[in-house]
This record gives sequence, structure tokens and C-alpha cells, in this order.
Amino acid sequence: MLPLEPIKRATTPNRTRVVPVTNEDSEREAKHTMASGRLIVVANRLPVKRTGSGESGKWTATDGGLVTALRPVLRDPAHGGVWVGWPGSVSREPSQRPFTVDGIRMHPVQLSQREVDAFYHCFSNRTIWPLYHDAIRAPEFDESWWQAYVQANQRFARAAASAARPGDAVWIHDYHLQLVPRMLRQLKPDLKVGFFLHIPFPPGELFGWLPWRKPLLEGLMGSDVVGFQTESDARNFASAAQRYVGAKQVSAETIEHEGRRIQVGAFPISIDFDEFSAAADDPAIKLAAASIRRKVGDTRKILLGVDRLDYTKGIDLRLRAYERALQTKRLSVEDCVLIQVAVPSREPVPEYGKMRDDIERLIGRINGEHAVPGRVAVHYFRRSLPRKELLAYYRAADVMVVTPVRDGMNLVAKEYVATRNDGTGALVLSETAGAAEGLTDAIIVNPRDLEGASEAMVRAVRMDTLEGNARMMAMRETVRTGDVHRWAVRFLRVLAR
Ligand code: ADQ
Repeated sequence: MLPLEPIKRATTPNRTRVVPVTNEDSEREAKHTMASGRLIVVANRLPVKRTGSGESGKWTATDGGLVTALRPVLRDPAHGGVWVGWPGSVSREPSQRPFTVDGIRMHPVQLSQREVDAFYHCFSNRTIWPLYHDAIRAPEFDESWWQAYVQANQRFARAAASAARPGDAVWIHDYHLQLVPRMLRQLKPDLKVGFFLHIPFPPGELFGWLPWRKPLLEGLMGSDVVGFQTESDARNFASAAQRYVGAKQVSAETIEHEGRRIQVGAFPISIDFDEFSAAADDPAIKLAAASIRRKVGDTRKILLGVDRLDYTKGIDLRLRAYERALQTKRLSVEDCVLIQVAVPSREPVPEYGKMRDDIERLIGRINGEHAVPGRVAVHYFRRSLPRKELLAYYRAADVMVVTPVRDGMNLVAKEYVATRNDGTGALVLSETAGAAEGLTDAIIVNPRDLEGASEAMVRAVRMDTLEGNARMMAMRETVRTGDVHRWAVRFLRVLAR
């Protein structure tokens, strides 16, 4: 096996680009990048939801970083574009033919209930998800789930092949579709194929547990470009490719397999900074933030957690670190409060129900021990907040606490930073979130070190204004100059080479 050369530090826009880049510049560049063909996006889900049923049902667009970044290219009448994905329902309504929403052509992939269960809930979320997050829950290996994954990937590959024309670029997203690049290349060898993994890629020793590691790596290597959130993810992948399928590292960012060269690199995803920043200055959001502050007590510092209810997010560790600060009297319910907003997710996966119960029991214990009349220690909202309400919480919070045990990137950290237009606020951030690679001015913690995390919360609450401002302004600059538009342009540019 060849020694693995370190992958060169990715030229993230925030480090190399000092001239301001506006969204319009990015849009122009993205369209230019795509000048020779159309963009076909392939993702597990279409960015739409169905409201109403039967004939009166209607598709409406859903929001999300990915669609925000790619909308300008996909909508551009000169080049056009298509989004291939599962519409989110297993029904067979006539609307399952291609349709257009918000200027984007949608190409639905139909899945049966059995496929959704075995491919999505089981193989994707009980095998790949825990394995790729450092096996913090035991991944389960089941041959029939793998078969369902292969079949579902085949279906996405066929749909992408039928949507694509020669010269088009296809950008495949995430862990549900790792076999699609190779399958698609076999169906249509003349396409440019890119793949981006939104979650971490684990170290070789862990990845090697997978009984299907060889076909999975070969699936990914059907791409021309394989992108990851961080450099260590990219290195882990290149190393697994050498170790398990004999790929060769031919340069810092290129591997070779079966006579083909594949670019491998870090493309840290981000958010639409300008949109978050402008929205947070809306007078209605300011009023809502002031009202939150008034209700919890104007003099109290607000610590905030916002997550999907997922065992990777470290909600339990965060609560225990906060409890420790209360127990040791470094913080008290008189001077601070933790607000935890958690949106339920993946309820059909048994592990998630247990984790939810554990977290809720823990919150009960903390409040039971520390609350006084009119002052709870933890406010807990188990629901998804509309964007405006979420922004009001970001604005109201003095300290954002982001403590995943493993996270590909973590957009919540970047969203918080983008809303702090006056330079106030502090971010406590796990070293095991991809976001920590860029947001070096956060208070970085090991989420499993309860004493360290608890001390970091105390430090954030008490941080002096000058230091807090300097840190926040530096983080804002990082997120502003490395936003999601730049992310899309960078990837598409490498793909177009
Ligand atoms: P996620 O694991 O979903 O994404 P994250 O990056 O934090 O994680 O994004 C979550 C999004 O959901 C954010 O935009 C946040 O605002 C929103 N959200 C969370 N809780 C909410 C609530 N209660 N109410 C309303 N909105 C809520 C995966 C990877 C990440 C990677 C992203 C993008 O796991 O590591 O950053 O993809 O690549």
C-alpha cells in the first residue's frame, strides 16, 4: 500500500478570499460554471412537500440550505436543471410524473413502503448513520437491508440517467445514495458526476466493519469529484480507498482507480449569511426576541441549544454539563436559563424514542433539583420552530451551545453567528463538529469532558464584552465570506474542470 499523502489544506473561500463576494457574484459564477450543460441534482428527498390530498393536493417548495444554494442554477432558463429525489410519500398519485415547483423541474423517484423501511430507516439510518458517526451507537448489519439499499440506489441512478442529457453535470448528495455514482456512470458514461457527503466519513478501521465496504467504495469512486465536509473526512476516504480497493494516491487531491482519476477534497458547507443576517434585523424579530427575554427574566443570561433530536447531537451531555455548573454553583437559575429546542426526527428508528425519553427524564431531574418559583433551569420545546421564531431565539440568546459528539458540519452554529449583527453573543462548539475547523474563535470543547464543557459555558456567560466582540466579529467574517453560494460554486467549478 502506498503511503497516504496528506490532502492539501482546502482553499476555503474564507481563508483565501478577502474581497467581498456577494450572492449575485456567486450566482453569476455558478451559472457560468454550468455554461456547457445543465445541472442535475440527485438527493434522497425532493425539496417539496405536498399539501392537501388527491386532485386538490398541491406541491410547495421547502426551504433548506441546499436548495437555496442551487436554486439560481436550477432555475436559470438558459441552462435549466432538474432535481431527482423521493417526494416523501409512498402513494402513487398521477403527480408522480415530473413537475415544476418554484421554477425547478422535479423528477420524482417512487419508493414502496418496504423500500422506505429497509433502504431509508434501516440501512441508511441504522447501518450507515451510526457507523459514519464513529459508531457512537452500534451499527446493525443486515443483508436484506443492503439489498434494499442497492435496489433503491439503482432506482435513483435510472431516474438520473433518464433526466440527464450528454454534457450535463450530475451532483449526487449524501449517504443514502453512495452507490449511485458508479451505477449512473455505467448507464451514461459521458456525464460529469460529483458526489458530496454531508456527514462525516469515518476512520478506515471503523469503515472496515462494513461487510459491503468494497462495493460501497467502488460506488463512490464512480464520481469524478467526491467532496467531504472536512479535510480529515477526505483523508479517511482516500485512505479507505487505498486500503480496501487498492486505489492509488497520485497527488494530494487525486486518487486513481481502474484507470480513472477521482478528485477528493474538503468543501465545507455553509448557510446563506446575508439572508440570515438581514432577516434577524427585521423589527418583528427584534420584538419577538425582546419578548422572549422579558418572559424568562431580563437580567438572566440565556443559553440556547437547537438540534434535531438525534444521539449525535450531544443534547444529553450538554444538559449534564449545565447541571454540573448549577450543582457547583458556578451558575444559578437566578442568573441564567438554558432553552433547548429539539425537533423530533427518525421516530421509526427505535434508538431515537429511547434517547428522547432519556433526555426528557434528565430535564425533569435538573428542573426538579434546581428550579425555584418563577425560575426553571431548562425550558424544553420538543418541536420544529418556524424560521422567524428560530431567528428570534438566536437573537435572544447570549450563548449558543452546540455540543455534538460527531457532526459533519452543524449549520446551527453558523446560523447563530450570522444573526449576531451587533457582534454580541458567544458560541460554545464541539471540537467534533465539522464547523470547528473554520470557527476557531468559538469556545471549543470536548463534549464528553463534562467539566470542560461546563467550564466553557460559565466562561461564555461571563466573557467580557471586548473579547466576546472580537471573537464574534471574526466568526461572522468567516461565515460571511464562506457562505453556501461560494460552497456550491467551488464544488461545481472543480466538477467542471
Ligand atoms: P443535520 O444533522 O440535520 O444535517 P444541521 O447542520 O445542524 O444538522 O442542520 C439542522 C437544520 O435544522 C438547521 O438549519 C436548523 O436551523 C434546523 N433546525 C434544527 N432544529 C430545529 C428546530 N427545533 N426548529 C426549526 N429548525 C431546526 C446534516 C449533517 C450536518 C450538516 C448538514 C448540512 O448531519 O452535519 O451540517 O447536513 O450538510
